[in-house]
Amino acid sequence: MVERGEWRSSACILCECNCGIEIKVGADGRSFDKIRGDKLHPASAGYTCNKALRLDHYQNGRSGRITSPLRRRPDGTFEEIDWDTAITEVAARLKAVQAAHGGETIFYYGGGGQGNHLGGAYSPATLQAFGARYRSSALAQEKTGEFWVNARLLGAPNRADLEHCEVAVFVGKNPYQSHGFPRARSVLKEIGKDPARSMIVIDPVRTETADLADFHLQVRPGTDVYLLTALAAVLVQEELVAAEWLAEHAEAAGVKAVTAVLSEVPVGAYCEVADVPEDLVRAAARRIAAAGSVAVLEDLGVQMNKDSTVVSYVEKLIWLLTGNLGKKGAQYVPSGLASLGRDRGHPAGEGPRSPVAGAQIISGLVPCNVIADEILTDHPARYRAMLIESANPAHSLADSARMREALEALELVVVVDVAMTETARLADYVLPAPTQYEKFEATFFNFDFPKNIFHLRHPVVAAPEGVLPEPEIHARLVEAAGALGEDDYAPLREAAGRGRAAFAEAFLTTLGARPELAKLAPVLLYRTLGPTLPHGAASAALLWAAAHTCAQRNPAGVARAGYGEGLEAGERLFDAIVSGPHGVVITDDEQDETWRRIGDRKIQLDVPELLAEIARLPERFAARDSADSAGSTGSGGSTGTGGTGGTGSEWPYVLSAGERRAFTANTIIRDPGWRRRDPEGTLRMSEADARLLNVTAGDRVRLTTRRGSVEVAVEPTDRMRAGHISLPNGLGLEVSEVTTGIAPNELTASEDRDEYAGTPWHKHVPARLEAL
Ligand SMILES: Nc1nc2c(c(=O)[nH]1)N[C@H]1C(S)=C(S)[C@@H](COP(=O)(O)OP(=O)(O)OC[C@H]3O[C@@H](n4cnc5c(=O)[nH]c(N)nc54)[C@H](O)[C@@H]3O)O[C@H]1N2
Ligand SMILES: Nc1nc2c(c(=O)[nH]1)N[C@H]1C(S)=C(S)[C@@H](COP(=O)(O)OP(=O)(O)OC[C@H]3O[C@@H](n4cnc5c(=O)[nH]c(N)nc54)[C@H](O)[C@@H]3O)O[C@H]1N2
Ligand code: SF4
Ligand SMILES: [Mo]
Repeated sequence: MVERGEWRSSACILCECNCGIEIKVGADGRSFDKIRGDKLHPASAGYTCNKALRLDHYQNGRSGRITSPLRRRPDGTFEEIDWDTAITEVAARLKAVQAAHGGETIFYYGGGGQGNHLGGAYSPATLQAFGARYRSSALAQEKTGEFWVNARLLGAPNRADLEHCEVAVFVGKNPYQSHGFPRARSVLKEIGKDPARSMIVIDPVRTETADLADFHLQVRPGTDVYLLTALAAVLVQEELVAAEWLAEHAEAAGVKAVTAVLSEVPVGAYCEVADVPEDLVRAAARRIAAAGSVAVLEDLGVQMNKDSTVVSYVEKLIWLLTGNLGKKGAQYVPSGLASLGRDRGHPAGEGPRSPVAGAQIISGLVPCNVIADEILTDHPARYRAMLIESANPAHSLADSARMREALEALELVVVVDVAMTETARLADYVLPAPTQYEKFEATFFNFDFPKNIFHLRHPVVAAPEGVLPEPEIHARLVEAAGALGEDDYAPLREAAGRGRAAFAEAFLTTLGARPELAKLAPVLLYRTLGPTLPHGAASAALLWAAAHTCAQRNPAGVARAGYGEGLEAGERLFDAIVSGPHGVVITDDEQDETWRRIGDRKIQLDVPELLAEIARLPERFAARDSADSAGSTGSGGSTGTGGTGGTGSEWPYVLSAGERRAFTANTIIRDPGWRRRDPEGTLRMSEADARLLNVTAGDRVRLTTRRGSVEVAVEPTDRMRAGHISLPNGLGLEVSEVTTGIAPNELTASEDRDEYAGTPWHKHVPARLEAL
């Protein structure tokens, strides 16, 4: 650890923004006495939300911290073991699974939460050492549908320039609470008060974001596909599309196919299904078309909902039809140190599949919702072992009961975590890591534009005895598997001793001669270049290769950020990353970088599988019209939606299981004491429904879904639509034998998932309520 005055710079780890913070560590060398925003952080510039100030509860709270490797005894209790025993036994048991069933039956899950990807970046070496092939992470229960659509449309991922846009559109996204872009609350307020700019929010809840919006399309839950199709259709039918722009940038046949389908859409009828006034939808469409720039951000409200992949597609058609790509304030293709979530866009039905369920693998990730299916079967290719790193799938994946059963059915479960989580309790071995403030750490959620930022955080407090950083755990497992050893390291170490240029040459020569080492490269770098890095930043070794790749792929942006050109640019970028405690600008792009990253490829508006879904909507509409009184707007049961409803139906409510609130942060902070408000996580419902049930704030109800039944206190609010109820995410954690709040996935079902991406319908769980 380096001493950098009494305030030490780091970042908040509670959401993907990773705002820069400064921490004042107490005299005991452990407690976080004060936390403030870091003004020198190039993205957040001093901004934080309310949550960062509570990070002491992550570092020092009542969390069930583990500081010794643990081995499960036959009776289910755990005993402490030393690291040599842990590594030797875990490696031997993984080898045994590999020998008996093939390495591809070892499944890897996780690799980083909201603040930590550096350790997980070493996992490909471990997978390679044991012959493992399949993996997944939370991205495969939220973003994979969107990744796939982006790949099909553009061949590239993209993000929204909300800071500079004239019109911001949020679809199933509440950035006031969940952020998702730098300084979100400030940016929302800026847009809200600027008469020249507008905000459009599509959300069944009148969220804090909707409060600031000019247009709130308070959609009936689960009907976004109708609403967005109507919105896109208005653009076509009122001739509001950017025809010239499309002629230049998009394949003509695709434009024609999409236009043909959208011209047939019965806008009024679809607005009625979505229960949003047609005038409002038309006004929103006209505002989008008239704007100099539009930035659109979709998130879980639609990504964990019915038709999620189709909805992602129509959402993107809206900004593409109006020419909102590759200009200031619109969508852009970001640079990056690592490519997180890029997909190749195989047509549905082609491309890689999971071995048992045959589910489409997108961006290299098996859909989270099929993992239990891949295990709970006698199929010979079923997964037999799981290595879980920095994730809590027994809590965060659909259908926790079934997920627990799946974990119990495996021959071996190994968990790398800082705390005794719901998942760790089911493991055979638990390997403890330092917290994110006790080691070098970073994320790959770096998507800013025109200046993109990377922040390698230095440790701010010392780690306890008995924990090992993830890169060290991966290195030891790889070595115990016999995949790498001193003979491989010696020549590279010698070269590293002669300097970075000599190392680069030796490294490239070695990989050229032994291409089988490529996937082991992270550990190779960690053991050879790592020890030569300043401040003890061995874990950053893999960023050396990433920096060079970034400089090669984005030469202009890296040069403009001040690192020069050629091989030296990669070295300078890497040095800046390792020594800049506040985060550094890695690329400074010009607008046309978006076009360069897309290449000479034209935009393909026609994704045939998805366009066919839009074309089929009228049939679905006709079918649903008779099935569940699509037009009704009354309270309580009569708004039960998405094929569940109708008064007197068995499941009259739609439960959104896992809403982001002021004091939720996935399961990163386990100490319930961090919540200043809403400590138990209430069930929010409309005032009309509360009257029907005859309950008031704090009364308890029984909430039942097909998968589970719980008791929970209610919070009636005028922010909710009748028939829609919502529970927060991240609650229901057990610490010191006390469970606080409801774990949402005790109520969700793994078969409720998207047809294309396999992503869950967590925001649309049919439910019923009884007052207690
Ligand atoms: N405070 C806080 N912030 C976080 C996190 C956290 O745990 N707590 N987690 C982080 C993570 S991992 C993620 S992925 C992001 C997620 O960020 P968001 O996606 O913004 O979070 P949610 O609150 O889950 O869902 C967003 C909205 O979807 C709406 N919604 C529900 N049903 C529907 C529907 O049928 N249609 C539409 N259009 N909207 C619907 C909800 O009312 C809600 O306002 O947040 C990140 N930020
Ligand atoms: N029903 C429902 N389910 C959901 C959601 C929802 O909205 N509704 N949201 C989903 C979404 S979007 C997401 S992103 C997932 C999140 O769920 P997960 O991907 O499971 O991740 P987290 O809850 O963030 O848990 C992170 C884990 O990392 C551990 N940890 C913290 N720091 C470190 C460290 O330095 N090293 C290691 N090794 N471990 C560390 C924490 O103790 C915790 O166990 O949940 C998903 N589940
Ligand atoms: S939780 Fe708040 S302070 Fe922390 S990274 Fe996200 S926006 Fe920043
Ligand atoms: Mo997430």
